[in-house]
Amino acid sequence: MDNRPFTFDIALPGGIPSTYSNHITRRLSSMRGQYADEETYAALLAGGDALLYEVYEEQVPEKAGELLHGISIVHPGKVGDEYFMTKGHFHAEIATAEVYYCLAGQGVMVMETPEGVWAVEELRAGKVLYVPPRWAHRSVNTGSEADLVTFFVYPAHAGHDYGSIEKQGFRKLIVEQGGRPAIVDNPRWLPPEQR
Ligand code: PAN
Ligand code: ZN
Repeated sequence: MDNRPFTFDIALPGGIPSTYSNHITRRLSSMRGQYADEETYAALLAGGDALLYEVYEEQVPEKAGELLHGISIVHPGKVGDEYFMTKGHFHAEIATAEVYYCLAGQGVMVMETPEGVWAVEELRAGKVLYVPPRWAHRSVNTGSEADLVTFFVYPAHAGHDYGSIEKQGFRKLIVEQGGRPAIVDNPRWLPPEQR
């Protein structure tokens, strides 16, 4: 790849980039163990491997100084009362931050540090979210019909550490209660000193 400047268009209020070099799709089968209601997860999966979210990325060299960026689209839906969400990760180079800009839809970003400090921030069109270094992050679509569409940019050497989150998930879950999103404790989550 040459290193000339490049541009691309994203149709507002939130669409697929006009050009992209990498399209990642994640289905229900890749989220095994991540949803609290394991019975409903298994029943849904038996009925088909639904597409939960997609990432369109413009590839750049994965080295310090470069910035990886693209569009993440989380489709609407739930497993039991828990909304469709991304796997979530720490950056492998943990001291790297990320900026998200919400283009369309309704949702939240669930975040936490290795020490178990947590935060949940709303995502809606127009909202910029800064995820500081050391904070794991997962986007959740709390809308009932629309995609949650975000633009993201982060240091290209950051890498992804999915393993820590796969073990027990995030400290907080986002579930529908009385027709609205609510933040509840994840019963599987243990503080760092008890793991
Ligand atoms: C985003 C995420 C994207 C998909 O590009 O990778 O939203 O989420 P998962 O990687 O957790 O499946 C990002 O945060 N990159 O660092
Ligand atoms: Zn990230």
